[in-house]
Amino acid sequence: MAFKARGWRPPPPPLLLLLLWVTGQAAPVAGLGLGPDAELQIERRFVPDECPRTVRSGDFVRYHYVGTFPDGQKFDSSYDRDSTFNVYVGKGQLIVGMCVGEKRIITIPPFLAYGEDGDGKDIPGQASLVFDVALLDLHNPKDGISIENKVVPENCERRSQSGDFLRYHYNGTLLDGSFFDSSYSRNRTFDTYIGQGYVIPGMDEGLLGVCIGEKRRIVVPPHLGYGEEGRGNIPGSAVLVFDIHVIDFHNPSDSISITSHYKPPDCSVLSKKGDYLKYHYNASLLDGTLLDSTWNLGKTYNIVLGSGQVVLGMDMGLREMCVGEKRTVIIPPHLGYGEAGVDGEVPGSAVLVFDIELLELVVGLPEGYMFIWNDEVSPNLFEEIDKDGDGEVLLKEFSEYIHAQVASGKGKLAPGFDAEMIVKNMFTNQDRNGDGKVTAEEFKLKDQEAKHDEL
Ligand SMILES: *[C@@H]1O[C@H](CO)[C@@H](O)[C@H](O)[C@H]1NC(C)=O
Ligand SMILES: *[C@@H]1O[C@H](CO)[C@@H](O)[C@H](O)[C@H]1NC(C)=O
Ligand SMILES: *[C@@H]1O[C@H](CO)[C@@H](O)[C@H](O)[C@H]1NC(C)=O
Ligand SMILES: [Ca+2]
Ligand SMILES: [Ca+2]
Repeated sequence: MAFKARGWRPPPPPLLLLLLWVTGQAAPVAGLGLGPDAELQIERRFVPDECPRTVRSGDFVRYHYVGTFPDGQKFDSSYDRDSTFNVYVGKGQLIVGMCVGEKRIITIPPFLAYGEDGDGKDIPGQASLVFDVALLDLHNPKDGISIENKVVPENCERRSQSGDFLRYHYNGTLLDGSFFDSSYSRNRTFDTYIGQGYVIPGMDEGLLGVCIGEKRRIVVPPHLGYGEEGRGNIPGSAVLVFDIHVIDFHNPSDSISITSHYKPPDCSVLSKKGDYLKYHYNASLLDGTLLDSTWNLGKTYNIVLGSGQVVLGMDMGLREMCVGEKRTVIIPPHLGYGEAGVDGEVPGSAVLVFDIELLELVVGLPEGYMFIWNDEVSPNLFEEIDKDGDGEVLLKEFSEYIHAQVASGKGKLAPGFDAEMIVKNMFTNQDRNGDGKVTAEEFKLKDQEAKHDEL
């Protein structure tokens, strides 16, 4: 045996496993005599049910071992050093054929180990060595990522591309099943641009081509993960297993999307800027989580379209809608609540889904007008407003007059605003010197300036 040649210095114990060759998968049949003539023995103490891959020459492995003498006395253990033994595997070595999770007891007779003399320190002469080996991790430097266990929703209209912004949950484990990190423990998704180098290369690639709602497992070899150094509680040279669940993604160039589900037979009066709308909505996330609903509140949400009362995406999504129509509006965060979201209500960077039903529409005034005449304006306007004929119009007179015009259908106030505020603003505009009265002179001056929201 070559190892017995004079001058051969035995390697340190863990390397023995790599320097010795397996002659076949089956363990030698020799008994446990463990005398000088004992043979190499391999006992597969535990083989996991799932073994997608076994160790081959050229792989890189991480394993734990305990080295004992046949009487059970320990001479070495990687557990004691709290770090795995990490090494490239050569051809035919003792751990070739092992699965991740497998445990082997490998008994090495003295003539294949330290022989008659021992190592002069811990290992006496003629000692058989028993290694209890557990394989934790395995990859090949040529590996790319692998994607497994895909669960893709039936409706998948779009797949993620480089440059999209993705929000996902993940559980991160090592190949041996030990947990290193999870987004769930932080109660919030992990959010990132993809394909742009913001995350480890393996994830950057593994997150491409996903659907909203998809689940997949992304297995990342260390050279596409945290390398030989590792990071935090991720050991060096570790293969990473990410089980992810995609909550949503969008592209910063996305606009809103509108899907109409129902339109009444007469759908000719369409909402536009300035109209006063009463609608119901359910707001949810793309994973179906309900955020808010007007049905729960028992009353409609009412706004003047185009007046900045709702987020831009909602304002866009409510346009050209008729009473009775039902639609779904999907709003990307830059047209919704942005990166910040709304504390405790809307997660940051979330894509929102609004299911909307328009219940009422009051046609608004032309842009910029708060009051308009439906008919011709009376030529004796000032005299009509100045009811008591004292040459001065007070707010009370003015207000009563405007309301009377509205009531008789001769004039119209912009819907959705506080009527008293509009009237007061109109009055203040006429009262040039601010003395609380409008004179015929002030009224005329104002009249000559082509003011559009006024008389
Ligand atoms: C996450 O939410 C759960 C349940 O609401 C709560 O018990 C836990 O403390 C939260 N964890 C963090 C890190 O906020
Ligand atoms: C992560 O682990 C938790 C707890 O085991 C589980 O409920 C959840 O579905 C897992 N998520 C993914 C994406 O696998
Ligand atoms: C909103 O949700 C309620 C309760 O789940 C449902 O009855 C209603 O039809 C939904 N409305 C829309 C517009 O989807
Ligand atoms: Ca008067
Ligand atoms: Ca005045």
